[in-house]
Amino acid sequence: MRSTIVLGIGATLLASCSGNKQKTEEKVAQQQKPNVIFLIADDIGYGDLSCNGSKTIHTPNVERLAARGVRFTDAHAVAATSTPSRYSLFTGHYAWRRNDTGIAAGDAGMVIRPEQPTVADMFRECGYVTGAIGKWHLGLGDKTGTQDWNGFITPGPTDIGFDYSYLMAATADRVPCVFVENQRIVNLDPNDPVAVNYKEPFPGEPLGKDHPELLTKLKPSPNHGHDMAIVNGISRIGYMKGGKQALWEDENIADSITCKAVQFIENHKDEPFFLYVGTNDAHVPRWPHPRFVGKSGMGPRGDALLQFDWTVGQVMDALEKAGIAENTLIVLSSDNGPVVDDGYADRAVELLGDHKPWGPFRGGKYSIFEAGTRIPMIVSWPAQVKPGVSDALVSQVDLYASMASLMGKTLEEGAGPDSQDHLDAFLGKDLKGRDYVVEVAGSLSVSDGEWKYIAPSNGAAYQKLTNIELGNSKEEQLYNLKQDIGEQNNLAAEHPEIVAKLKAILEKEKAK
Ligand code: NG6
Ligand code: CA
Repeated sequence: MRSTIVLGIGATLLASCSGNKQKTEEKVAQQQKPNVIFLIADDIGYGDLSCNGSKTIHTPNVERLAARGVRFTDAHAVAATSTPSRYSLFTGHYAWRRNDTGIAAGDAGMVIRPEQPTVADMFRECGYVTGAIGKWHLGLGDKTGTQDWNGFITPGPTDIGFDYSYLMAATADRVPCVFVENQRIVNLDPNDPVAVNYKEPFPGEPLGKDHPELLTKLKPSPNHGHDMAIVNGISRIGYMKGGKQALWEDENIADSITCKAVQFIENHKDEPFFLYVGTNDAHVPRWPHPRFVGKSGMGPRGDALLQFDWTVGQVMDALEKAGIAENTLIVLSSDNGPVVDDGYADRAVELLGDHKPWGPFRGGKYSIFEAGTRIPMIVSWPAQVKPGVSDALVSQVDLYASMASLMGKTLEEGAGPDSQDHLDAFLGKDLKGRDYVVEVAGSLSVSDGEWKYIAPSNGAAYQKLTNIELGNSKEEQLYNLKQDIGEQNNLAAEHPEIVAKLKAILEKEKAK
């Protein structure tokens, strides 16, 4: 009973994907194909949203989305930082299987190789128009430091399934501070070319560390290192020169991303589309638009959360206006857990008050404890999904295979090797989800929803800069998440049999 509708849709879509059915059948399928939007926040924690119980921040648009969708309490990103997390989301391949999926520099080559199949490729094969807008952080071009920033940057998103792209190459705290549309820098004056270097500064270009008087917007926090190129009164990681006309203004980043997302929706309202929107909020440097400044009472970090909420509202409104809200499936989530001071003196720590970005969980961004990877998730699809709350164990790595299943497609050999079809869980029909999730942040962990094992490692237990417990330990760790959600009591010594069981799962996964 529970999956009748879904299977029905899958079968219809299969007809359209296979491409050799009769016209009438195709037309019916065409009408039923849902649009799909992945709306991925940056560094927004479970406790940063009022739909997840926070009383210290009010995010009404996310609440509106949650009220019409399934809100997950046990949803996971694969990693506790952006690059590996997004890598796994798009490829269905565990980032920890490769040693080059760590936080990408602003001049990193594309981490997903053109020959790798992605969820965007899959949608494209099904006749969808595909777009990627906003935070990317998966590298562009072939090799680190070799991009032609002033020409067509290749390979790029079009090689991994995206017809359209409008991206920040990395993060707002990394150069180059420009938007790249369809693999070309937006507003570039050919007489003022962009140069990027992560090894050495450009002679004559002032650096944040030497010129604090030029830092009119934000100053870096001591020892974090965001004190190199100065762009718009904020110093960044890496060196950059030129491109004056193309530089973004930090207060307009959310507007630019949102506007492009709304435009994409308007342009493609009459054909099925897949849209990835990565917001810059609430990553550092946090410098929201003046209309949000002072509105949260928590300084720029809280204001950036309100700005994120606004983006969510704009996307929902655009769908309504286009008349396609009913048949659009939105996955709202975050790339990793929250961080308070991540490199700029924005008073996030001082103004936090009683707000708990990490919710009931231990750790935060960068951490193998739950707050690193247990992220907010809402799946809404008014035409098909009954609103509710689900405690199913779900992971972003499964979105690829699950979306393929929605399309009635089986992944081809080698595609999304770690991605499992949990469409029923994402649609709120199966309340169990995965048997276990595997995650990485320094150490590897495996959890079956009740028990979580963290493998021993030599990583630091604590990160002083961000005041985050990273969770690494030379000892084995075992927590009972049902009784001890805050991961306070290591029960490894008491339950060697559970340690052995989870360890065996991890070893099996590693051997794949
Ligand atoms: C870290 C940066 C941090 C942030 C992070 C990436 C330092 C000390 N810290 O290396 O500010 O940019 O990388 O964040 O350099 S992520 O969410 O995109 O993964
Ligand atoms: Ca992030």
